[in-house]
Amino acid sequence: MARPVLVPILGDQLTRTLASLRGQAKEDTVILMMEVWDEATYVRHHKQKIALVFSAMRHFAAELRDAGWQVDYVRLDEPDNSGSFTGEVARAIERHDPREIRVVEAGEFRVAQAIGEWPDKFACPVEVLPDDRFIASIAEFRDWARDRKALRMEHFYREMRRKTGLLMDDDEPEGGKWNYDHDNREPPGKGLFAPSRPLFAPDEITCEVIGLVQDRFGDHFGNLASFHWPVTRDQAEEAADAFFSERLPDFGKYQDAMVCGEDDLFHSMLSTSINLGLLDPLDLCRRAEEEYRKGKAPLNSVEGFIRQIIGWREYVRGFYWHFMPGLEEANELNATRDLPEFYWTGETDMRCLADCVRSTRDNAHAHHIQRLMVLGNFALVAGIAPRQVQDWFLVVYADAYDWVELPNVAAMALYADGGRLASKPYAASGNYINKMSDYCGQCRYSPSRKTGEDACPFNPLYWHFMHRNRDRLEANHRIGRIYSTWDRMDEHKRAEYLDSAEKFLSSLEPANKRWARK
Ligand code: FAD
Ligand code: DLZ
Ligand code: SF4
Repeated sequence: MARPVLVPILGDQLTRTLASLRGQAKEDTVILMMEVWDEATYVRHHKQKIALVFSAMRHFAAELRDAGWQVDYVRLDEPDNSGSFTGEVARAIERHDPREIRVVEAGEFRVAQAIGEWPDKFACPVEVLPDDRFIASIAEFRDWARDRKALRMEHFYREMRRKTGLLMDDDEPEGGKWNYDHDNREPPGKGLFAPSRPLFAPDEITCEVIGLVQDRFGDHFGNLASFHWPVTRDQAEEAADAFFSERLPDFGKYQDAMVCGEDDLFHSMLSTSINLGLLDPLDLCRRAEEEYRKGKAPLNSVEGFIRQIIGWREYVRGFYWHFMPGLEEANELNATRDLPEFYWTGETDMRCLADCVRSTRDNAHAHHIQRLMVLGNFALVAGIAPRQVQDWFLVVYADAYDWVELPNVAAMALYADGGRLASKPYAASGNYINKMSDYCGQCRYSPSRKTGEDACPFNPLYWHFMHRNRDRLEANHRIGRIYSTWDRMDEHKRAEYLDSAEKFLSSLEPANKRWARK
């Protein structure tokens, strides 16, 4: 064949309609897919995440070949594998002598930097295309953000509703309100459980990958035996069908609920498939809207689901590119404490944290409110160094990619950006967790005790957090009143809070660094 076009497809670009394939003739194109050591180890990902990405890549390559594409697939254990995207593209250029490279922009800053160097490194033209699987382009977010003092998700979300026409009634939001979050905070109630979702037993390809991961990455965090993620588009569609028919109706109501041992509740569990490119986010939103229009799901659930995707997901992606690379280093609250070891082992008497770490280890997943109000909240009020928390979140979740993990952790959970994303820190005492979960009943600590050895540690830590960050937070009109409460408190009581918090903090064992980065 004449000199072909080389189309590298990265591990989170597993979409048949990817911009770099559109308009390409199959006989004129070589698709390059690369399993590389650098990607699997820049942080020591959960074993399930590596297995998921490799298995989904191998299945996608087979699907492309079946559809008539030429796919050059480099396996991790190939002897000459250079270990990096750039090294593998260089080797592929030698093999195929392409006339051009066409690649969709990388999701992560780190990889985008490397791709940015390709035109200087390689003697053929490189075209980098926008990733139009997102509803808003990076440029569109920048335009929206320019000249705005506060970048609130809610305002961006309304733009996305107008742009997509989702849940719109001419120019007005369906039902008269843009946001039904107030209806989405129901506590779990005794014995709440959700219908079970489809679990996908590993097929031959996945079993082979699991063997490879066990062999090469066996010392990484996490349980591999419980792997059951969708690894193909068909499986992901099956998971989405089950969510729409069985769990979407109650998704809204119980969005913030937590039940010990009930890991998924009414959440969709679709983030891994969406982030890999197996499911189209806009298509999912249209399907959710259809359920509402057919009267099968209430507005608060459907609006809530759509907001997570065209609101939060799009917003954090724009936010990431707007504030990178600085976001990685942000530490507005000057938090410097080491991550506690129990984030890896789950060995703590705090039942909420132990259960969230267990789910994280076993499933490579925890749902949003566990990530934000238990794991994130603890790191916030205990003052854990943002870089260590960011690394942890990037390692442990199967859906974690820097572009989505970093804004959620640094800006939403830790307020390390000083409030560009959130109007106030999501700090909470044990009261919130007690209200929204069944964790506290059997905990060794008591959420109603404020200080002392048996008090829920979140209680004194909350006040310790407020006290030590007073200079930075007091001017915020959304939290100013908290300081009036603090000032009205008896001096002795205040000292007890600070003393209990200090004692608890000094009992924390710092994490052994073996898990996060090499
Ligand atoms: P559902 O509750 O069913 O929500 C539906 C979809 O909405 C999700 O699949 C996801 O695509 C999207 N979504 C919901 N919330 C967010 C959000 N805050 N940001 C972006 N998308 C959102 N999500 C990731 O995909 N990767 C991460 O690494 C990640 N890290 C997080 C870290 C912290 C500290 C917090 C607070 C949130 C994080 N999230 C992350 C967002 C959210 O927790 C997960 O998307 C969600 O738990 C995935 O489970 P699900 O598919 O069942 O979600
Ligand atoms: C997460 C991941 C892992 C573990 N391994 C690979 C890989 O070997 N090859 C690949 O193409 N992608 C991998 N990925 C996903 C990439 O990290 C992801 O595509 C980048 O974050 C894109 O910026
Ligand atoms: Fe968590 Fe406190 Fe409740 Fe225990 S009492 S489960 S530590 S919130």
